[in-house]
Amino acid sequence: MTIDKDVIKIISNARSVVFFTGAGISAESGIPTFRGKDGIWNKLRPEELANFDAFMRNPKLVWEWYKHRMEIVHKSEPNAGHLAIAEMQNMFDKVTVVTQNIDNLHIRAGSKTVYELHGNIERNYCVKCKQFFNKDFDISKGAPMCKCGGLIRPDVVWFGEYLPEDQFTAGDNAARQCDLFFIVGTSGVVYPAASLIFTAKNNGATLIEINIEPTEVCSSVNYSLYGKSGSILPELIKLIKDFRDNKD
Ligand code: BV8
Ligand code: ZN
Repeated sequence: MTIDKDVIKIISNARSVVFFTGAGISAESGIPTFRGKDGIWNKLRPEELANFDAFMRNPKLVWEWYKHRMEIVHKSEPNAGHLAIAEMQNMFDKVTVVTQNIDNLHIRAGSKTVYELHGNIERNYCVKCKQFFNKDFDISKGAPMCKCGGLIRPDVVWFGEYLPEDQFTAGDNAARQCDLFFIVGTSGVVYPAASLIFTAKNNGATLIEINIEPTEVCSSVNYSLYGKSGSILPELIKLIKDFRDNKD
């Protein structure tokens, strides 16, 4: 794909950059997206699984779903897109990752400033005493229980639940202060996460979308780069370096 020289110039001159990412950036690591043709929601209805009432009604079923996804995540590696974002930390004054993903791949790729708006599948906590657990539970005998008698749940944000305030506030601040906001591999339909796109726009940032197809937000962005994030992001690194080396 050819990327417009104006786009490269804007990116190369940026100072503070935010990468707002969704399930699409992990697709090339073998982790299924939510709403694509092979998306996980197509097989399962979120109402049945990704919400607290469903969990309390049938904790074992919800745990089986997360356990299955944890196995996929544990077998996955960060892909070229995650690694390129980590490498770009050394190419700008400030790089912040604000992700909707729960797969831990940005952190495993070496990104230092990562805000996880929807939690992390590697963490769990007790619904009663809120104690955190980082272990891999055996659920063959049912959902894990805490010593206090409470049910242990995955530390992910379900529908109808508030996002972790510290993560969302930090992501919001980054969106307000950046001059370049990348939207990578997200359909942009889940709120309040997707509201950060408009926060960045209203604060004067340039919005660049990287996706394999047009999305709900493409009419709001300044540029859309269509293709796989695992190809486009490494390509951007090359083009930025060329631009900066040949700048008069
Ligand atoms: C909230 C759980 C306040 C973890 C997820 C009624 C009551 C309450 C709230 C609502 C309501 N009605 C609507 C809402 C708001 C609701 C919402 O936004 N619903 C949507 C669906 C309409 N939001 C909430 O409920 C949030 N909480 O509002 O609380 C509140 C509280 C009480 C009462 C009132 C209000 C909580 C939202 C979080 C839900 N949890 N996941 C888990 O199991 O994973 S959402 C789920 O969607 C994931 O977190 C995911 O990250 C997120 C967004 O999806 P995407 O990442 O964008 O993935 P998707 O598959 O959609 O798109 C992938 C994209 O990648 C595609 O565009 C594809 O083209 C592209 N792609 C694919 N391959 C590639 C690629 N791009 C580049 N390269 C590739 N190779
Ligand atoms: Zn407990």
